[in-house]
Amino acid sequence: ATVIRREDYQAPAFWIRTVDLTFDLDPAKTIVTSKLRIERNPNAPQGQALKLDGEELTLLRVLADGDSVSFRHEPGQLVIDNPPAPDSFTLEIRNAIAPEKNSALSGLYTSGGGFFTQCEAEGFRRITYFLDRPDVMAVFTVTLRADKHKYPVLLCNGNLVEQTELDHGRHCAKWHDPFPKPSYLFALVGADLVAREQRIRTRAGKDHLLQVYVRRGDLDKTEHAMNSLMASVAWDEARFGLSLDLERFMIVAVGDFNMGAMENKGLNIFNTKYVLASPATATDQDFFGIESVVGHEYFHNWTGNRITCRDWFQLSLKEGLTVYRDQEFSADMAGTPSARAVRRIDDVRGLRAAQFPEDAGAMAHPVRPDSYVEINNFYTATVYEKGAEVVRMMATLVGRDGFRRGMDLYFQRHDGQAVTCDDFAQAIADANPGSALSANLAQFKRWYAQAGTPTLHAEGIYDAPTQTFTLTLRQTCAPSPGQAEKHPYVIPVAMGLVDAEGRALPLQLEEEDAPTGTERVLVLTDGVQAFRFVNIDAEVVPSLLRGLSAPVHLRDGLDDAALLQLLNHDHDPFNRWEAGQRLALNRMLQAVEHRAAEAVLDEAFVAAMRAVLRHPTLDAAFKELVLTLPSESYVAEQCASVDPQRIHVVRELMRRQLAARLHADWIWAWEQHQVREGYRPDAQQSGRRALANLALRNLVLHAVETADPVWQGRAYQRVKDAAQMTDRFGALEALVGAHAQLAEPALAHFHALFADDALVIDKWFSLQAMAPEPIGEGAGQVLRRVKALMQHPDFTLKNPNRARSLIGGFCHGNPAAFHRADAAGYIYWADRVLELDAINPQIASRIARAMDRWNHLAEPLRSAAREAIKRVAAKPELSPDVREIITKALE
Ligand code: B3K
Ligand code: ZN
Repeated sequence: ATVIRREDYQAPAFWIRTVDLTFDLDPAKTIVTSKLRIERNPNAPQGQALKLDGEELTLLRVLADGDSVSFRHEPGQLVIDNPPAPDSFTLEIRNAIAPEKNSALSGLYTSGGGFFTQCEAEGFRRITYFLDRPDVMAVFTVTLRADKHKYPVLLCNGNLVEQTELDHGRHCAKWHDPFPKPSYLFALVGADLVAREQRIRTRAGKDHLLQVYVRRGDLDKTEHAMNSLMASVAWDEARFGLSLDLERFMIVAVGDFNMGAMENKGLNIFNTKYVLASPATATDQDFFGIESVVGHEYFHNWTGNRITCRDWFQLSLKEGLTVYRDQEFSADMAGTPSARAVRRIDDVRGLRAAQFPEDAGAMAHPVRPDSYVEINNFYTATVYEKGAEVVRMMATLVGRDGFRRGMDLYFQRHDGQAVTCDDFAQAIADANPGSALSANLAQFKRWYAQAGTPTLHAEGIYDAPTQTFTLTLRQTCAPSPGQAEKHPYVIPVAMGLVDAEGRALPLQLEEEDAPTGTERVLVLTDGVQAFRFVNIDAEVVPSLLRGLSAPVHLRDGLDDAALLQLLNHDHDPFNRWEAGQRLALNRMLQAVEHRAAEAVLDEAFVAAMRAVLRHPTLDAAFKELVLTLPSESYVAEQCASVDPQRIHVVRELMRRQLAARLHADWIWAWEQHQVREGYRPDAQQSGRRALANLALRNLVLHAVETADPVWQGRAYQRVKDAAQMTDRFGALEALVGAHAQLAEPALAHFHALFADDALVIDKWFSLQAMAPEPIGEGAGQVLRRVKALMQHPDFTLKNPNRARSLIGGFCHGNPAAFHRADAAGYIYWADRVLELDAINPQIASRIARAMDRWNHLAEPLRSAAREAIKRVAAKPELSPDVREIITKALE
């Protein structure tokens, strides 16, 4: 396999200034004609041949300045050694492709009888020969020709220039995109679709047309996507002064798609999952996901499209920044400070569930990787979510206004360019001279270069006679693949000091003249640093790393009493939640280590949970987060040697105890949090529904334990007659999660109700794949069910959403059912990876990553896992995608 290295970057030998493309669309054989205006790059080493990327193309013709020209093939490339007029010439290429055979869904493919594209990262080369790299930016003019009856809608980037009728029932549409763009942002659609339309006038006073295209019959599920798009346009103008730059902005939904969505210029293509929603078919979470992904893709128009990446190592330049922007958008949309905190907690849960394990496993890599084999393997939680944390830390170090100044400078300097992560950090720092960021910029950028999650160790000592509190902060970071030694990071530590009565103490360091408020950001730059606070008149508990102000583990040694104090009193809601999670986690870890399955939850913990649940002023959404035990995978991350079964047993038993001991409180919570007004997917209503559904899960769990039919019956009734999906699915989850007898009829009923709705059926599959494995006898039940579901008439490996729901749900989302001593889960995994790899390498590669952390498993799981990985490795014809993952796992 060829390893691509960041240090080998070279500017392209040629630029492509303009592209004229013509597509004669046909599922079996589409003809692509491409006219490229090419110029030699005077700043690159001279005398190089022109090497165009191309994959799975049938070449029909090559002309240079109208004449034939000699060319040759290298693997994946078409080489022209002697262009006719070496400094500037026109190349005309004609080739054929077969969209209906494209099961990898990269390049031009068919789905539901229409044509769609996906070009990021390197899909354009599967459409025609090109300099398929992000630093080559060209102005595209595209003509689409197709059968009018089958493909009445023909869309491309930019503005529609003309539409004409052709002979033989065909028609033609010509599009022009005035903004130079890299090939990965190219898109076309040819399909039978309908659109919801909305005209808007922006703050800047310009009129625009917004469109959301879906299949006939789905129009009534597009209102939320359109509302989210309008909100995104308004938000980017208000918060960052960035306006929509095209007359027309389109979103197109497609049922077969490898990821969530794609930010093609003016023509975003979306997985239906992130477009279609009605209260009857989508949960609050689905509604939230749509708002967040619509925002994310829209925000890419500036951070990604107007300024793009110089090379794929810089992927986080656009992804980390755009995730940060979509997180801020969602927080602003949530509204209240408490709802914002809920958003942040949710983001941090995601970071810890996906990125922290990645950073500790076989695929650990820096936010700006140094090498890759297959770039599609690097659309990771590290590049996205940790990348967003790096941007967030910059914003913390320069402040909200300072960050806005930095963004303004970034656009002033680089609009229209393909740049690097260094350019971004430099702009933010230069706009904020005198900030902690500009003072430590080179060191700060280690966040881009070093992999692994650092640990922040903290120790606080109170000295009553001198009324001082000395906080010593120390940082460490474990080695990761290829990086034995780590240098200290710049770690912003947002903090406060809380006393026994819950007072937030004024914070004054000994070298300062006066306190600076009750919350501040300490900046740790050395390996160890001490901060001495003065005029501290009582014992305090340090509340550190508020809002997770840096993506690190915290080891502050706080005991139960201190954590309870923070849970009850911390002014920072994030750390309040964190204290509750840590109380639970400590108990879980103790039970796991001492193999004391029956570990009884102590009264102090139960009482603290009850106090939060019954609290008169806390939000329901926040309560739901506090009352939810840390996930099994998060617990696993804290163990040196992981026994997923054991963790599962402990968590399940704790869940039962909380269900039993808070029984009366859960009934109260259920009754008090029913939503009776009309459905709105907002923070307030969804919080109430989330808490009511958690209550129902607990009530059904307890009912199954005590053989009480009432709550099981209530849940079943809800599955039958709930007015919307959040409650219906919540009830179904409660029954399945408790192994209630009514779970089976409820699943059958649910399937019958939604048999025609692919996205709902996906939920039905994934719920069963992620169902908790029964404790004791009955182990193996989930895998048997998953295998049976693969024979279900609704199942297909070819649809990524369906494959992810069942196989991904099981391998990634159900550790106790997946990691089995008899290796059955691993055999299933290896079979599916091989089977999927022949169809769609990107999807196979994601499933392959379920084994990232095999090395941390307890025996005999570890050896069994290695055998399974070796079995995949032994297959000669693996895709580069899966080969890279498997090779790294075995290294
Ligand atoms: N930029 C795309 C992801 C492309 C993935 C290619 N394998 C979606 C996004 O991050 O917005
Ligand atoms: Zn993105």
